[in-house]
Amino acid sequence: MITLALAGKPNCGKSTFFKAATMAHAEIANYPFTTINPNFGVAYVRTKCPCRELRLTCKKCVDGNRFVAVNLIDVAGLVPDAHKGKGLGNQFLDHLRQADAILHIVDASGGTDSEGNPVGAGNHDPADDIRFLGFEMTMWVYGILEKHWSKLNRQAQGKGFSIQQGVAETFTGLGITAEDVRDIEIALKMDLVYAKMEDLVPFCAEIVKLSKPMLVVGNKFDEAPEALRAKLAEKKVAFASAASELALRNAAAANLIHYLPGDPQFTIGNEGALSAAQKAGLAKIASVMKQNNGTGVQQAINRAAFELLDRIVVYPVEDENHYCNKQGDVLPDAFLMKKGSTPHDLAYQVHTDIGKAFLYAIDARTKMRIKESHALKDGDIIKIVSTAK
Ligand SMILES: Nc1nc2c(ncn2[C@@H]2O[C@H](COP(=O)(O)OP(=O)(O)OP(=O)(O)O)[C@@H](O)[C@H]2O)c(=O)[nH]1
Ligand SMILES: [Mg+2]
Repeated sequence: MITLALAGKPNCGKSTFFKAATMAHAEIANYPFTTINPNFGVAYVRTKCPCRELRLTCKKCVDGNRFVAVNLIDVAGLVPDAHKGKGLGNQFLDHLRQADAILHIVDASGGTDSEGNPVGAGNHDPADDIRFLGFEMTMWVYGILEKHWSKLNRQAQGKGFSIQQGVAETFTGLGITAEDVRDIEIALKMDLVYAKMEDLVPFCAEIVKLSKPMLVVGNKFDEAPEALRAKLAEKKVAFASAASELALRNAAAANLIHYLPGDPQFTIGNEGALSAAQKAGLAKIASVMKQNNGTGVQQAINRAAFELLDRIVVYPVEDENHYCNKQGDVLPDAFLMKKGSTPHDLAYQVHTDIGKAFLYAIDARTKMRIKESHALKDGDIIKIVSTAK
């Protein structure tokens, strides 16, 4: 399962986003450092379920929409110069180690300063908050490398030691390979064997870019002045109103509205059941959604999975004629797989034993056998044939 992390300065709405996306408990308050220990939950990527196109009755989707689980982590706020001990320091960055991608939340309303103190909407430029996180993460990676550098350097003087391998092993948790290290050396025209400590900062910046792809999310869109929206839009920021999403999910859970995460709009079930305040609140949310084609929370999660992490959704089945498993459940599973994955990779994802005993695969739509090396496509429904019992 992929893991996304919410990171950014304090008080920008990370926990609100987390709560809206997972419906799990998280403390929310209008002051910095409300969250200290990270919150862990499950959010969902939304995609079209193939059942509609195939005219199947599927119990796994909602109105033809499939929600595929991803892990979501909400971490403590980080301030500029955290690596020098500012704010709560950068000890919390360790929680980002397990993330495959990062949603960098910024306060698009400009209502909080760079340390998260409330200053009133429009009084801080959120564009200034975009760059610092990458730098703090770079300095965090640099700190890790620095700890190991003299040993790595000593080992590099000996025969048969690959410094690229040594550096990759230092960053095992970040999923960096020796080839990645070599590629970065080439791109930066540097040789790690002769590198000085200061050469390592740009090197670490590349490690961060490679291992932690990032999407900037301009939260509090609902309170963002037009000028700030325009400035952030130029920087390709994805807008969101986590507070609106949270309100909608709560209203949907109470059966007051019909709303699926990611819908561009919601519908009110029974106007009579709503108080005047609820009606006014929903009207404000409806107008925010109109300007952003939805609240932006689901859209940000989808972009992280499909754009940053290049995932596709693949449906393994046991019966290719009825698109179901042995129990007759239609399209029982949906896997988020890396683009370029093969049927054999899918077999391994279903079960290691099935991967080991893989024989061939069938595309359930065409009923044709597909090659082991064939790249799967988004929405593929695949039967794996193996010798596994
Ligand atoms: N207007 C508006 N306010 C929001 C939105 N999201 C969060 N807030 C408010 O922003 C404040 C901070 O929200 P949190 O979710 O606690 O922020 P955080 O980033 O987790 O803060 P720390 O844990 O302290 O780093 C709260 O008062 C929220 O109600 C939003 O989309 N719109
Ligand atoms: Mg928080």
